[in-house]
Amino acid sequence: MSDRKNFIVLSRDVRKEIEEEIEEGKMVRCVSHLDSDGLSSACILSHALLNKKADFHLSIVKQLSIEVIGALTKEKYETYIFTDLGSGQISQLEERLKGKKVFVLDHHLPEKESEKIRQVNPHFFGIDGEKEISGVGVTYFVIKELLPPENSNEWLVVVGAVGDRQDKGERNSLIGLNREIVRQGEKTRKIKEELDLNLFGRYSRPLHKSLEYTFHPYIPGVSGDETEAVALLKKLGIRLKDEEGNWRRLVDLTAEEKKKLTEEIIRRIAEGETPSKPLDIIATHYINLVEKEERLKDAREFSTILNGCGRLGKPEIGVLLGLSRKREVLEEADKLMVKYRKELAGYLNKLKNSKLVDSRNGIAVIKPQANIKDTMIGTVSSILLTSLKDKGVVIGIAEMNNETYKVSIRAKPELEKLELGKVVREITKKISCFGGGHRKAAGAEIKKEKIGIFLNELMKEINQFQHF
Ligand SMILES: [Mn+2]
Repeated sequence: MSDRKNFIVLSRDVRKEIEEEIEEGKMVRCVSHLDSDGLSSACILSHALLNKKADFHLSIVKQLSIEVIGALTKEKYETYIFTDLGSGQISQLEERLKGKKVFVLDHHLPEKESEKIRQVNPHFFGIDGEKEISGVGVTYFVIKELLPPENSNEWLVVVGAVGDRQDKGERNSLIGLNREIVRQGEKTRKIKEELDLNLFGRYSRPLHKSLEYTFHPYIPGVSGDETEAVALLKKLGIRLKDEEGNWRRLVDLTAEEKKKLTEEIIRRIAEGETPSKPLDIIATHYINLVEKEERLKDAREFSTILNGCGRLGKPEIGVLLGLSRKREVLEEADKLMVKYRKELAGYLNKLKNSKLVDSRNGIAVIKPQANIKDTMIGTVSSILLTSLKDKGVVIGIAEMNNETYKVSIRAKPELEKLELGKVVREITKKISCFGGGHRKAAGAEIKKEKIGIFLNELMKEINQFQHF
């Protein structure tokens, strides 16, 4: 059997086991990750459990840390489903949830296979969990038969996959199993692909705001800077408002205006000190054809909204947004979105102060003195990496509490052989801390007194692969 087939067969078997738990009337304890992939996973799992009238209890967590696992062991549940996390903590789960029925639906680099835990992870099937399927995709393959057929949630799979930056195909498109799911959504006329400038909020934001809010790719002088965004449009002779005084959006531009804007952005990226490739500005967009709210139509924008909800401490708003369309929730989500983008822009401006970023060889270290929230340090590290030409790795350090630092590590794809997730997991294990992740993105929680050893060990490993 092919790897894909084996993966599907395992997913189906695991689904049957979950169904048995539901039929026995077990209360299902669900735990998912805080980012847009994790929130999307939580949405479709909740949708399936609601559809099957199962009782469940859902928590959204930053990481499956020792403390979180500790808290779970004190609960009286018998059935656990972890989505978009868990594969890095299999030994811990085996040991501390002994005797319980545990399902792990994840795409992070797995620690090991397990006899006691039902783990569905593409990496065991030679499927690239970093590019071809994300946490919500794995969840989808497992529980899709439990969803109401008229609402099979392909859309949320696309949202989670672009949220995890799995759009690594030509023109930033989805590939592998993700693409299969897109095709499925196209067949049922729920999803449409479209090629356009890769600006945030094409359908929903005033154009100058779209420019200001775009960080992927990083547009030198414009990303995070409203005044400069307005100046750029004025210079190009593109009006900000239409005849009726409404803000114009990217989708309102004439072909001529769009061409001018595209050329200018390409020129800026090409001349700027950032590693973005000029053509990164053109991307494949995934549009939800059944959605009426404009700001929820585009998968990238929806994903940013989910991220904003999670990172600003309101993951429940994100989950509700994926499940229903309540007016109050949408307004709350909008407010969070504005706050999220403002915070991001604020942090990035702050990091222009070189005292807060330590530069060594090809590595940039964001010092804890930059005072970045622990929930934002990962996103900030990712964006900083895309804005630095001469750096292969960014290590962001943020204070979690009096004893602990949250550390986020991001590496460029050019450092092919570097497996950050594995490296971080091994170092943290040695120093009795917690950490793991993907090949090019990893995270750790490090006791303050151990940060020196951790950084030394980490840099030693990274330097073997650096050629920056
Ligand atoms: Mn994920």
